[in-house]
Amino acid sequence: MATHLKNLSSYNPNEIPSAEGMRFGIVVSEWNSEITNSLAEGAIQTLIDNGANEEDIIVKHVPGSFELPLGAQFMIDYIDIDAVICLGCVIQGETKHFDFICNAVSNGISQLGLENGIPVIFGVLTTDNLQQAKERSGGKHGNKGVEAAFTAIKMVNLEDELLNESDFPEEE
Ligand code: DLZ
Repeated sequence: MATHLKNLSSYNPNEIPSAEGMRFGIVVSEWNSEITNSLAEGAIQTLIDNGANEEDIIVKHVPGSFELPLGAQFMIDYIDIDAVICLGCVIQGETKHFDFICNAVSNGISQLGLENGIPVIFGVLTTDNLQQAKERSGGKHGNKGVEAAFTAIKMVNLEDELLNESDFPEEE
């Protein structure tokens, strides 16, 4: 894996299920695009490294992190996907924007997953400054986009496992 995509979280790549045949939507916020593009690069490369086809990864952009939940909802509504990864970067400023945006995005994303029964992954950096964001998007603290991709794969695999183990017939 390229150094700028390195991930220092506790994921063991050998324990990640194959993503072959899985379809992913990735919604990327344009705000702080230097950071969010790096997150997207990490997420896409991780999905491909773990067996996903490039054509099965659909990437769309939204203006800011606040728009991530609706962007993800559009993806769920209009595209045949197994999981959505939301990538954004909110940097603490002098205004109350930070709290409003972080609360709205985290609540919106968790609600979407529960309401739609599909993994919607929170890959949003919420940092005090740009330096911290850089360190978490391919710097010394890894790449949150990589972690988000691993989480998406694991959640899709979990559903597959439970479907296979369950006695219930699969929905048409
Ligand atoms: C307005 C705003 C501010 C101040 N900061 C950020 C930020 O750090 N990260 C981010 O993703 N978006 C920010 N935004 C934009 C909002 O997410 C949103 O796009 C606008 O409020 C319009 O709804």
